[in-house]
Amino acid sequence: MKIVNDMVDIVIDEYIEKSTYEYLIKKINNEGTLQFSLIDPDPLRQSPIKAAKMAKYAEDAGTDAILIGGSTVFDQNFVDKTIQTIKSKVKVPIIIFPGGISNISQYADALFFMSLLNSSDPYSIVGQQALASYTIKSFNLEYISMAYLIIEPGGSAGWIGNAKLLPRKKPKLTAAYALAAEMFGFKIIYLEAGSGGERIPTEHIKTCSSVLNIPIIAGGGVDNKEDARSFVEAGADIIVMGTFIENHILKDNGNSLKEIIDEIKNTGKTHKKNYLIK
Ligand code: 1GP
Repeated sequence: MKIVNDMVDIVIDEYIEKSTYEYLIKKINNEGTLQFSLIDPDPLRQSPIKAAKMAKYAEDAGTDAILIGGSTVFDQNFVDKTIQTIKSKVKVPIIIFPGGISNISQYADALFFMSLLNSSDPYSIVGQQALASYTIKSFNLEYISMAYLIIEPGGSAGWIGNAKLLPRKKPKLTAAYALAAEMFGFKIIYLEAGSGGERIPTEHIKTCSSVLNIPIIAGGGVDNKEDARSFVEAGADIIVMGTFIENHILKDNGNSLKEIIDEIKNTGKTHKKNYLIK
């Protein structure tokens, strides 16, 4: 067992030596669909120690990266502490999925430099990003450009970001925004309908997947094997789960998460891609 663990460490270290972006692309190309675990760095939800415990269970269950982010509470120090404590416990990359400028931390492995492309407010499209750019550069933090698209009903993220929500019945509109994002040079697309709410209709993932040459992340409301499988089969390359982890992981030591991740990996291994590293 020790030898197996050492080999896993070596494989992970090899990935980490390069950029986190390369790690993601190679892993999708070699293994198929990935699963990311989202933890909200919110003092009202959990301490950094508890967050690290959650991350460790997620890693043991087979998660491919820890995402740190949330829409509502912004406290730079708390984000730093949460990331540092998680980092002391897990080897998978820690990527910031920022809800705002104060979600940036120099201790993460990378940051999704994201633009809410279907916002009606320029501040969410490029304003916050301009204000954050010098900080990111001074931290020497890896940034992965990502277009964020929010579909109805949108949840807190949609409300806070003033999203002009993409209609559930119009997957072609979502795909048009996604394709425009790829043409602009974004490296990844993130589709969701809001945290803890209704999932996006799989037709949106399918339509995007049929036109894009960059990875698709899908999240929001995934809380069972069937949902996860339907996202994989529609063409999602990475599935994000947050609320499910928050509600279950400390109660069952990650066992129910492992069942869903196993389903993602088993279905996902027939969905390997051939993405270019851009
Ligand atoms: C939120 O897509 C993520 O941005 C995760 O959503 O909390 O519903 O898993 P859930």
